[in-house]
Amino acid sequence: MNFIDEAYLEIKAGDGGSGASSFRREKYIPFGGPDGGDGGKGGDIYFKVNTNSNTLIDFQNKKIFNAKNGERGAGKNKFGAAGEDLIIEVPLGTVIYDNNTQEELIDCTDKIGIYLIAKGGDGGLGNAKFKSSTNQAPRKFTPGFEGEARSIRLELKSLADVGLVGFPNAGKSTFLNKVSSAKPKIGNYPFTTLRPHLGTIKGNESSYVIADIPGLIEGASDGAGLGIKFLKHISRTGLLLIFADLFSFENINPIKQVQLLKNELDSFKDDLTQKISWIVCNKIDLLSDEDISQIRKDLEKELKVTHDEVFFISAATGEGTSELLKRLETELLKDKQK
Ligand SMILES: Nc1nc2c(ncn2[C@@H]2O[C@H](COP(=O)(O)OP(=O)(O)OP(=O)(O)O)[C@@H](O)[C@H]2O)c(=O)[nH]1
Ligand SMILES: [Mg+2]
Repeated sequence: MNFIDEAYLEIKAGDGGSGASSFRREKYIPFGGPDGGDGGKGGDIYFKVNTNSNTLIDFQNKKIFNAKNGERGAGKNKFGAAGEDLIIEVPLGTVIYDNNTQEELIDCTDKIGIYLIAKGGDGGLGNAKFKSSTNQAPRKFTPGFEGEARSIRLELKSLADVGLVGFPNAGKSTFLNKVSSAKPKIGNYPFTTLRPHLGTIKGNESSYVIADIPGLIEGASDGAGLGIKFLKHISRTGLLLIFADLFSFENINPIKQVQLLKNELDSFKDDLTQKISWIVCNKIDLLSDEDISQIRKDLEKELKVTHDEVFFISAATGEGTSELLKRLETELLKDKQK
């Protein structure tokens, strides 16, 4: 699997070059003054967003990054060259933490973002800088300063407006396939989806992004199934669609499914239950209209949700999906206007 959403790196900016200690030596000038130049500055380290990447896999093998050191100063007042900066590319939505303090340094949410993370050391001073009225021939120079070193943790949290959660097989990927150009795999077995997939929806006035993540099962927060680690990819969304499977293989009724899913969401560190969440009952093509209205009634009563927080759709045939998409767009636009 090529999807990696966490990585640990050791980075070190370049050290400054040392200053030089040198004296002018030219014909006819027996006692030339000090002419040692300063050392060059060490290279900085930047993180830059690469919108074409959506995985941290590149950091699995390469974990140590050093920017170039500055060069030493030299005689004839020659300054050392600065060390080249190092630019490390990361996917949009990567959060950069200091792995020693766990402090969040940067949240890379800007498509054209470039962020300085470790500063190169300044170059040292050559002896020319130490000449004074009382010391015409100083030998003194200073070494360069060390570049900043940091242990870094990277965490990729996808940028999406809407997140899909549900038991495996509920039809989340079928839905995303139907309504967007994303093509996550669909399978009639659990855990078809093994990584998040993002799909862009072009609404009437705006476009927005839906994230499909691997299915959750009871006990996911204790590691059952694929666990809940993928929930970080919906932690930035404004709205969750909780998928309930009306034709569940395990015969878990939709109300129970939603309750179980909410429990799992509850145990995630970011407060996902605070988000607006709507219930999407999928696979209505397999049920009669009478069954559907009965389920709706029970669900609204048991879960204490209003009529407009529950949708009945068929991801396979598309029935009910345009109404849902319309409501999503309106809700997201409302959110943006706040
Ligand atoms: N009849 C019917 N079948 C559906 C519908 N939606 C999905 N399915 C079927 O249900 C199965 C699971 O669909 P997926 O979209 O892979 O389900 P998922 O929720 O993404 O599953 P995971 O990736 O395992 O979490 C597939 O066999 C789909 O064809 C629907 O509306 N009606
Ligand atoms: Mg899926």
